[in-house]
Amino acid sequence: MSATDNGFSYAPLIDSVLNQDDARLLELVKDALGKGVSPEDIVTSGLQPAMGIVGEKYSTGEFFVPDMLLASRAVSRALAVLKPRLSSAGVPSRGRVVIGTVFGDIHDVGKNLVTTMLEGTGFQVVDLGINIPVSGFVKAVEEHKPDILGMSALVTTTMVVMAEVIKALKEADLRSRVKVIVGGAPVTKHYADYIGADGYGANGGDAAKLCRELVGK
Ligand code: B12
Repeated sequence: MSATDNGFSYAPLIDSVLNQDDARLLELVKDALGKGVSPEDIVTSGLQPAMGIVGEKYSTGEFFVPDMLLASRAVSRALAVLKPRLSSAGVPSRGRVVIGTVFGDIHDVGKNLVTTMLEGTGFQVVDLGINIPVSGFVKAVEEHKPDILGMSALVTTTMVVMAEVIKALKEADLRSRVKVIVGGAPVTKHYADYIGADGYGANGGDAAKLCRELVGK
């Protein structure tokens, strides 16, 4: 498992997610911060890969739904500790992003990681939460006038909602006012192009890079 220049190994941190041990994970996150590991690295080299392994273990039948839930909860708690350290206080805002998980889908760990990374890059993020219907996204674009709308889907059957939102934005004459980006495990660049989104991001780091490109900053 990878180790940083100052000798920090991510293995115990990843193990604590797999063991669904919130207290140990928080201890290790604080330890990493104390050793000078950046919050971005903790997210991209620790928390993201750990949840990837959780996913694999669920697929192979080693983990069950409660395991996924508890591992997600541990990661969410760690993110709450990292968030204030990632947020670039004093840096002028790069723009506003509205983000949410689409209707029928309650997965939010990935969306939350993306939100954390975007905030850390200097974007102001309005997080709508999970299970957001088409009308909820359209209303939020009207209300918050974001530069970018981000949609997350983890269940294959809910991906279609992304296309419905883009269609509804066109019908409401809002499509030209907002860039649309999509992501989530089953989503691909090909699908993003197919539904007429402006971009696809495979992970939190990608999402931050993509948003910077889209707003030209
Ligand atoms: C944790 C988990 C859960 C937890 C969710 C907890 C939570 N608060 O989110 C719980 C237990 C609640 C759950 C429930 C269910 N789950 Co589930 N779950 C997972 C699991 C194991 C991991 C998801 C995760 O957190 N990944 C880690 C994060 C970091 O990765 P990520 O979400 O992909 O996000 C990254 C990128 O995709 C990207 N990204 C994500 N969103 C966005 C958005 C934008 C704009 C951008 C740019 C990028 C981006 O950046 C993120 C950070 O790197 C996946 C397996 C997997 N391999 O994905 C199954 C999985 C998604 N679940 C699945 C299923 C079937 C279910 C249930 C139906 C199970 C059931 N029988 O009840 C329910 C569905 C409920 C619903 N309607 O949504 C299936 C979906 C199958 C399919 N093809 O559709 C999967 C793939 C498991 C499997 N192999 O079968 N689940």
